[in-house]
Amino acid sequence: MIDRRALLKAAAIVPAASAVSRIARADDKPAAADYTLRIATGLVELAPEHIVSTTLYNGQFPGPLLRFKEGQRVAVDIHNDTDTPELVHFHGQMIPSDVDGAAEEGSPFVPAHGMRRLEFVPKPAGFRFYHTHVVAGADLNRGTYTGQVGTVYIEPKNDPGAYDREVFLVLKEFAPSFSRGGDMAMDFLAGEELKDLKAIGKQADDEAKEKAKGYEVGYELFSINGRTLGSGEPVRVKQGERILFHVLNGSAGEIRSLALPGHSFRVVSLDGNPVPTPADVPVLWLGTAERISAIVDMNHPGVWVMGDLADDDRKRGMGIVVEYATAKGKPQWVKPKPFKWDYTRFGKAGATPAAPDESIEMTIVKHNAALDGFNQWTLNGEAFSMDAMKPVIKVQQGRRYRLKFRNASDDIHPLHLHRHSFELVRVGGKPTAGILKDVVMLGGFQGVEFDFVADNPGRTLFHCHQQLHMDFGFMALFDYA
Ligand SMILES: [Cu+2]
Repeated sequence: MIDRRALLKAAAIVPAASAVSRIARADDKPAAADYTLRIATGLVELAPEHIVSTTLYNGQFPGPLLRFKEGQRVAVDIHNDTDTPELVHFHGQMIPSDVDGAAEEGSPFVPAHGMRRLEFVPKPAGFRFYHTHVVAGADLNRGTYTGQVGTVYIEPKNDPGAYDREVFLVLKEFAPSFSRGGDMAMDFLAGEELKDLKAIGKQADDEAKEKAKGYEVGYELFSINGRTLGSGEPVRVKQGERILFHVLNGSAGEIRSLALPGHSFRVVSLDGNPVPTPADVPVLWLGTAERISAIVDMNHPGVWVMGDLADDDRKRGMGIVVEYATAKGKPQWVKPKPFKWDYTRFGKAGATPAAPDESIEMTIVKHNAALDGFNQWTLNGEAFSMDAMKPVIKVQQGRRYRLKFRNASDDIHPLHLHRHSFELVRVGGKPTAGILKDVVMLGGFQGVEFDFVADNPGRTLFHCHQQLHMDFGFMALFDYA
């Protein structure tokens, strides 16, 4: 929890410090980095009886909150104390390919037992994050199955700030293992299923009839800010306070929900970008890597469980206690009424996005257990090859592209485009405009369309943000002509 006034005071000191570092650079001495991240194995005490060993940033989970100022150049030193090369991806920023942290785009690895300095100009303002971007494949000790996740906040040049305090929440599972079939929520997304997509999905299933369903990943332990429900410090609030929660789904592949009994969330930003129509909702739903910033008016005194709707996951830790100053007693959970998550409610009413210069359709198919027991994913019939690393789509600078995704599988895919924001155009059959994101959930047998403007030259990766899907084909590389 961060006191906003203290932060603003600290921010005021920054220009003086950076002036000093510029002088140091002129003397040919390496300037001190603004931040240092050290990747190493460490312990996370999720609860006194649940201590896990995993790879961490700076020995902590989540990694340190990195505060940047929009447009002000930063240097981040990455030290890799592990035995394998690593990559730190700055998710949601419009930065060059070599510092974005994706091997497919040409970013160099941080060598094992080596270091690399990344320098870039952070943008755009808002709630971003950073995480490892290496392939995990069948190794659940690699990639986003580890604890390599941290938050980034890029201070805008002007902040209207209709809130008293900010609280960052990172939702994350630990102790992963392989399973057959999952129990992930599937029915919470608004929108309609398409018959032709179901037919394509059925055909793929029939072709793989003799095979069992592919591996899925399940988890034993669940946490918010690295603590299981009830093990960490509660969020202590006062009646009448307005708290801006910055929620990150830092999972390797799970979809998460969050509710606070007796309260509603006024969603003001999605993936760090202010929405055209802030709206009150009883439940937040976040696909892997999605962020939601929402204001809660603290007007219902008590001791509450702010937690995931999935009972099993909440009981195994996915929640945090919210405690009013005057209240006492055991934390209370009340299951919210059924609620459909519909991105379009935050869109600009009556508006239409600009017309695209070009449209590209992509149909996604799941091939059950096609790769040594793992499902393989194809986009327009092709699985991404890590050996060829071939760009499939050439874009031209300045042009606006409309990507039309068709999901012929029953899974929900959090689609992510690197180094660009996109504008949602159509979600589950419903048109919308004005919502800028970098991850969007594509529902089972549904369609989603978004536009992006090719305004950041360099190789650009598109993929499903589920580690298990991206590692087994669900990626495509774009390049500028
Ligand atoms: Cu996926």
